[in-house]
Amino acid sequence: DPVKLMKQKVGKAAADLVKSGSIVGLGTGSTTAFAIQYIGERLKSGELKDIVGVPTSFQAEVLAKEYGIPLTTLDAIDHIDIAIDGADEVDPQKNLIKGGGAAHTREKVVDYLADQFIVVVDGGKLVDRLGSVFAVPVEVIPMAVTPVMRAVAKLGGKPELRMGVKKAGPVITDQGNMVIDVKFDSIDDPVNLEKTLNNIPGVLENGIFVNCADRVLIGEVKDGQPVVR
Ligand code: DER
Repeated sequence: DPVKLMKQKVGKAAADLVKSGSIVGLGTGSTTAFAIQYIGERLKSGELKDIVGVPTSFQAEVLAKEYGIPLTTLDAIDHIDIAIDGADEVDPQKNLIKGGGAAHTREKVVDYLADQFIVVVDGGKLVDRLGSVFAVPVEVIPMAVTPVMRAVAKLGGKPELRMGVKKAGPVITDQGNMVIDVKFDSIDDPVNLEKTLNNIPGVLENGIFVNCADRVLIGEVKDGQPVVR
């Protein structure tokens, strides 16, 4: 499966950037999952030593335990050397839409803290303008879902409550909240929209990540072979 090969290759490229002794922000999603796997393999081979991870979700926590990456918390560290995480959209200024996995609240804390934030995506995530394809995920406390939906509609967004697939009813985040996906025609000023969304009472965090990513590793398939640029 060329897509899986591409994700594995870009995940491995990110894992290869991790230096021994680092504190690593462990992102969420299917692409970052390969980075976590390869960090674990580098630890097992002895090539990498003394790594501790800060997970951005229960998914990252489970994967870190599966691949033998010791975990820590933000109370126990004073910095994060490198964070590796996925994205749903990347624009030419390296601004992102994240939250496809409903994990953007903890991701934003960890990714912003990191000295170096590496984004791992397949080529299909690149857009000229944020919002062209993906809706903006917004984590909302359950009691405020209806007024927040009204407020984002007034901003020109089309809100939709995110429903579970293998869970009846709305998706519940790792913090116990709900997620509204807000589709905008296209986002001209992501810096401003990010602030406006987070200022709506009841909103915990939105999936717009501006001025945060340091490097974007892009996995693509060229002549049937997975390549990273
Ligand atoms: O939820 C997130 O922000 C994830 O990083 C996600 O959006 C990317 O997941 P993928 O690598 O499975 O596409």
